[in-house]
Amino acid sequence: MKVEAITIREIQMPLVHFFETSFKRTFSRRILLLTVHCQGLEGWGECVAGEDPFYSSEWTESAWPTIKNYLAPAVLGRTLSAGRESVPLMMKVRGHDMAKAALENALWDAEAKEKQLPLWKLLGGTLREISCGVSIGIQDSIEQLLDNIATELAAGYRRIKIKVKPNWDVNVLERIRSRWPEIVLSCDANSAYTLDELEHLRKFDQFNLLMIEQPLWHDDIFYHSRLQKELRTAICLDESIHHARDAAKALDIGACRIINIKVGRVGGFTEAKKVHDVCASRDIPVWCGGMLESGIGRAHNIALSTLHNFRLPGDVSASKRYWKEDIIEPAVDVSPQGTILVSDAPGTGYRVREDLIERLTARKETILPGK
Ligand code: OSB
Ligand code: MG
Repeated sequence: MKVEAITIREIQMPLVHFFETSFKRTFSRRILLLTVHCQGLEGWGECVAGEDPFYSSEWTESAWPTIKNYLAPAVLGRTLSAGRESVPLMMKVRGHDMAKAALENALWDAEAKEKQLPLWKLLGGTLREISCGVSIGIQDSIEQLLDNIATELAAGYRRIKIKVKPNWDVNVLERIRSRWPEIVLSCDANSAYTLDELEHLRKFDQFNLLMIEQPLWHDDIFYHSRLQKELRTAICLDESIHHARDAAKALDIGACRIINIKVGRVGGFTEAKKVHDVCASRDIPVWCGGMLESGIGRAHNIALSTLHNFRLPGDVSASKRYWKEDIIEPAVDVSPQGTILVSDAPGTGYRVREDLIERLTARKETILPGK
């Protein structure tokens, strides 16, 4: 496939319900979408960077000029036989993994269409049904959170994850466990604690959690290994794992027992597969993280989640939890058993609703070779 042009655009989509983490409450998303135009074929990718540089240093505004000035020119005009061939071409740019992933994944999407293969098969997936959990943000009251959990359990989700931060943690977990002693429960701190709070973090051990996600600094691996030795609860790393070498290091020093893979955070499908394989070779389970994606990123997460070592329910859930109308058709739907069935159709198995995307577009630009 010859990469003839690349379109970048920003769409704006209000969430049906705000989403609050230890660092921010989000009401509406500004999502950067990317289209690769390859001789009549189109591949779509989503940049999962947030509206602000809070989860990571990347954000919607940093991704745009990085793609326009560096990443798109690195692949434009070239003939590639596979999406993965874009990785060495973009390697000169340091960091900007979410921007790179948007472009690489769009090329995988185009490759799957060109080869008339389902994207999940092209990625090496084997699971035909993926297991779904939900990530529930911090609410205005514990009662509201409990209501939300009841709704998601009734919908069939197989794991509940709540966001925690100081003063919204042990008190909340106590209330959840007294109502639901047996559910699969985990929590995500998004780096809200330090090692000075060890005695407080020990209290999490009483709740029989599947894991505690990223309790310490976003860029730390070493001190998580100190913490893991002190806790019975498994630590899962999210923010601090950017490539397979990070994953190997974290496992070598015992910094976690579970890893969350976000394809944007690790720079694209090629590196996500490597992180997956490193974990599989050490019998460490992984699960697919979410970044409040629109349908395009969501469909890519579904395809990735078919790799065999995605053994724990992911933060990959139904479109309707986020959007009144998703930009793909059909919308992502979750079965009453808490699973998503993977389609055998070529590409992602979801059609991109270009008419709706046009209506949601705040700005767009098409980049050509040599420009
Ligand atoms: O840490 O997993 C996270 C959303 C934005 C930024 C970071 C995280 C999250 C989520 C949302 O937990 C998961 C989802 O998409 O539902
Ligand atoms: Mg997380």
